[in-house]
Parts: sequence; structure tokens; C-alpha cells
Amino acid sequence: MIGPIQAGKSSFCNTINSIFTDRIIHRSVSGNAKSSATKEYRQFQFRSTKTGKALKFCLCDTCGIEERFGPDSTDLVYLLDGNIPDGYEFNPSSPITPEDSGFIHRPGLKEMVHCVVFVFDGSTLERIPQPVWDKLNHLLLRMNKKGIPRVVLLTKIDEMVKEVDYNFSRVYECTEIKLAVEKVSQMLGISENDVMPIKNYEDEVLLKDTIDNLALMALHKMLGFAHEFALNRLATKDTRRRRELDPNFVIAIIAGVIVAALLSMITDVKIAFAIIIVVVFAMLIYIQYN
Ligand SMILES: Nc1nc2c(ncn2[C@@H]2O[C@H](COP(=O)(O)OP(=O)(O)O)[C@@H](O)[C@H]2O)c(=O)[nH]1
Ligand SMILES: [Mg+2]
Repeated sequence: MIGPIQAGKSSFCNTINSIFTDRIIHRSVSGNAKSSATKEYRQFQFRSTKTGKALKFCLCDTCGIEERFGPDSTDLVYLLDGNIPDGYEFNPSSPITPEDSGFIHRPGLKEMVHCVVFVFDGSTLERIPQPVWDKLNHLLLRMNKKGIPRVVLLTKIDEMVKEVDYNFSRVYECTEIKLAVEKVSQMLGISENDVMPIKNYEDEVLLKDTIDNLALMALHKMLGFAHEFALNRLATKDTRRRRELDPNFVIAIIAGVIVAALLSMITDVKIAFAIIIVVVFAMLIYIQYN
């Protein structure tokens, strides 16, 4: 999730967490300070209290994009490619480099970003400075080249229209919300269908179906795009070639065979044979998880 500070990125993580936990909780840091309350890149996983199972998606919260602060364009490209570790603290004056500790050198499909969610406060769109739009448009160009899909979340619809009825069709009929959807769509060149108006939980005491429905519709769209992206990547030769040529994999096979050969010279052949079987099993597990 990427967007200006105060847009409601961290609150969206909390909203999704609340829905699946069946109570309002504030796990990710959200706040109303002038600069970003979220300082780090955080990956959030969720668990459904109904099924007790972990949900098969991850939301990644970033610090806000500002004119002069926030992740710079190098950081953002590394972020898309999955090179940035969970918990990394962005420093605009010194972007991450491959020499930094924790830098993920060979990210697999699991680490890559599958869908970028641009988050905007719908009630303050007019106040977003042009350089912030420029930064986001630059990121969009890089995403297009990589085939990464995108969705826009338009938050705080309750502040755009007081007493708004969060019923799905009514939200889309509301003139103020329609205009905001049009504006973001024009500024980023994204289809209006991919701009999802929502309201996050903030000071509510109880969950509301109407709030949940909008957030879940948005999540559904994100997961659909993410799924498509993953399928496309799996189908490309690039991913398969990377798996075959992984140097760690080759080194591990050679080391296993050498150890087994040495052992067969000094000990029983059966033991060496057993070791080879163990090495082969280890390789299979390695392939499975990469
Ligand atoms: N009224 C209203 N406030 C919201 C909504 N989403 C977030 N907020 C508030 O906006 C402020 C900034 O939210 P936060 O999630 O920290 O923004 P972030 O900087 O993008 O992570 C917090 O005070 C939130 O409670 C919303 O949908 N409606
Ligand atoms: Mg935040």
C-alpha cells in the first residue's frame, strides 16, 4: 500500500484485521501526526478467528509518500521486486542498496509485490501536491513495465459526505464520491472501476456490515489482480529459468554429492547411498519452497 501520509493505509490494515477477527482492533500504527506515523515497511498477515486459519494474503504497509520525504524511487523499485525486508526503515537521504543487511538478493515470487494499492484520503485530494502525483505516476510507469496490477483505495468517504449511506450502490451514486473517483482516475490514468471508495474503522465500537462490505469488495479486487499476476509470473520462462539456475541450489547438489562420495570411500557404501537420498530429498524440499 502506497500513498500520501494520513491517507488511511495503516487504518486499512486495521480494518481488514478487524473484519477477520470479528472485533475492532488497532494492530498497525495509524495516527494523525503531520509526518508519517508509519516509519517502516511492514508486512501484515492475518488470521480468521472463525476458521482459526492464517489467511493466504499479506498486506504491506509503507510510510507515506511526501514531496521530500518517504521512500525514494530506487527504494520503490526494490520494493516492487521484493528486495526489501519486513521491518526496513526507509531513509530518503540514503536509499537501500544491495550491500545493506537484510537486502533480499534473490526474491522469489512469494517476496514480490503482486498488486500495488494506491491509497488516498478522498476528502483532501485537492491538497495533494503535484510532486506527489509525479512520484506516483513514475512508479506506475515502472509497474506497467513489470506488469504489476494496481487498485486505488479512496478512504474517508464519511468525511466527504456526512451521513453517507455505506450501502454499496448508494456510495457510487453520491456526486462528491463520483467526482473524487474521476479525479484520481484522471491523475493516475487508472480505470474508474479500479478506484474503490471505502471507510476505515477508526472510533467505532462495533463492526458494521456496510463498512465491512466496501472494504471486502476492495480486498476482493486486490486479491483477484494479485492472483492473476502470480499466475502470469509462474507461466513466464523467466521464473522457471531462475529456479533451474539458482547457484545456491547447484552448490548444494555438488556439496552433497562430494560429501557422499568421500564417505563412500572411507565408510560403508550403504551409508553414502543413504546420504545421497537425504540430499535429494533436501533438494526437492528446496525446490518446493522456492
Ligand atoms: N473519518 C475517517 N478517518 C480515517 C479513515 N481512515 C483513516 N482515518 C484516520 O486518518 C488518520 C490517518 O490514518 P493512517 O491510517 O495513520 O494513515 P496513513 O499515514 O496512510 O497510514 C487517522 O487518524 C485515522 O483514524 C476513514 O476512512 N475515515
Ligand atoms: Mg501509516
